[in-house]
Amino acid sequence: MTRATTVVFAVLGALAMASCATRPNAPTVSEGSRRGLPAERSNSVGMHFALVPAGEFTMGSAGGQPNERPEHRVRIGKAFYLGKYEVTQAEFRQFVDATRFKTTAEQDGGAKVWAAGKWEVDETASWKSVFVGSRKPVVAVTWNDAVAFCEWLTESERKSGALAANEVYRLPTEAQWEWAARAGTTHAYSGTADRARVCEYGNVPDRAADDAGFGRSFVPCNDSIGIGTSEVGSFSPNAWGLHDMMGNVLEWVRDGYGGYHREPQLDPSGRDEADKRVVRGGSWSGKISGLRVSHREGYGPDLRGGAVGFRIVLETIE
Ligand SMILES: [Ca+2]
Repeated sequence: MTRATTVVFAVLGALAMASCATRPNAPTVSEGSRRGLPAERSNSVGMHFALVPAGEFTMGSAGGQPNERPEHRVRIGKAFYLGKYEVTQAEFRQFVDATRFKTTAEQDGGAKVWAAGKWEVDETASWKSVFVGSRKPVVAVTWNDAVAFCEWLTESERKSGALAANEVYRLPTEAQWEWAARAGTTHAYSGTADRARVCEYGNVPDRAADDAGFGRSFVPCNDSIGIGTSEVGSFSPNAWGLHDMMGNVLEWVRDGYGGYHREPQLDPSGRDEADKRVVRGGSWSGKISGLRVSHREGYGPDLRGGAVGFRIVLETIE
């Protein structure tokens, strides 16, 4: 290769990099990571999971709250399965029936419920009493309760042979959650870029909530659910077949709450030790800004309330 040819290739290479740099936020999906894996799985308690591919995306939002910045590139190194729905009361009940598990709310002072126009602690409230319905998401559970559910399910399915020794149920990492909520797009909301259409994709604080006396309608549409949760899967899924990633209930994720870093990261899992755990996805309550895919909040791991639940991941470990 002559010196002149080398220079030409160097220039072409620089041009190619410059053209990639014109869309620095574009997600890239590693389609090959899905090959050979079933698109869906189900399990012993009747849960359904969708396969989420590996890939790379820009996490956070330059225009969002301070805790959503700085934006940074994140690579999800391998495909995983994520619950298509939030964990339901019927599913959680199987855990409780098998183990006689008592949630934090049952052991220690109840949970926060929406009553008479505001959130307040009801000392008798628990997952058994708040927005009851077998197909509704379990609420009034703490991060610790959610982790206990994952540990029981993993152990019980390994024992029965339903789960391989290198497979585990746990809460998704915050990065897995945001990657799955975005589903290969750069939309502000899971399922749509248009705030006037969020009611097609989830139970949000909308006109129906306003009509029911919630008193703070922040979303310019009507999802027909007023105060409280809806049955899981009542709204359209996002592009990867995941329902209710926006609205219905806030979802606990695995990570300790902390700040973001600018450097690109591979499979970040946040801090293990932290005073707070991250919740994602907004809920039927709250504000429209909380429905965005990049929105994040840190709650004490013992917080329990009528707008907080979880979904789980099924993944392989080394
Ligand atoms: Ca609603």
